[in-house]
Amino acid sequence: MKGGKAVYESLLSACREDGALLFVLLDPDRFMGNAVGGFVRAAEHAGVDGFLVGGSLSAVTDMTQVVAEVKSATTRPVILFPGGVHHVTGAADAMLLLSVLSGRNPEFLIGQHVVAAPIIRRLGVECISTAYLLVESGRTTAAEFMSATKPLPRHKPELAAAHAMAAELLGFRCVYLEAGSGADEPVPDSLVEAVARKIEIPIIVGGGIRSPETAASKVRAGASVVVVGNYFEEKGHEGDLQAFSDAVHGTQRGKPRNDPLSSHTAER
Ligand code: 1GP
Repeated sequence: MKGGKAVYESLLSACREDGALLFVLLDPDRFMGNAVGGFVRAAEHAGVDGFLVGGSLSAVTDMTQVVAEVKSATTRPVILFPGGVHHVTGAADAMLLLSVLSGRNPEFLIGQHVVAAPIIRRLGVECISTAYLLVESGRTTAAEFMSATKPLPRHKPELAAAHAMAAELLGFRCVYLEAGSGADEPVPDSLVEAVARKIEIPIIVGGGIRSPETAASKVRAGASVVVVGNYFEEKGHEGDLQAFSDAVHGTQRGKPRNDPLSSHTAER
């Protein structure tokens, strides 16, 4: 169903109760020209639930072709993860319509979206409105630099929780807690927990996740979707797909006590 909620609904039902999903991020700048089809097939075989395609810096000129190439190798949803309006394509099963809600740069809060909206409508691609919250993770990441925004401090989970609550109240359909691709440190479990305690919409966690144990700890903290990109781009890591998949699918998603009335329950 084009333009509807098919992908979002299927993801919701796949991670209902206490489950979680594993997505692999494919950055076209890195995988183009390589054997992406073989990797995607191996990932699906290992149980990966979906693929994000894109990135904040991606200089690819024909996203339609890139997405088509990924789609031809999998039956799992292929979801656009755009770095800007130039990445919008109708070839994807859905797209994350990202608003950098952690920042105060109007261009990435609403500017790009206004330019993209008529194109998205014309293409009829399903949009999953996503509050994109960048979290401080060590060295400056591409997402931070390209969005010209300050990330949320990693040791202030109550601040991240307040942003996530605002996102839910504004009608966003999920929250993406992003350390940034290749981040030194992933989003801390305590911050994921603080956010999960305050909202009902799904939480996606990505950036700097390099082991099945870390992926599982994000699920225990409350992530509905874990995203891994860089790790699988490194030589020899494809063989770990199954271990990541088992870790994410075999871990019970934590549901910290929801306490929407208190804004001071998160640790400092
Ligand atoms: C980046 O969250 C994704 O947007 C994945 O990050 O590449 O560090 O796994 P990595």
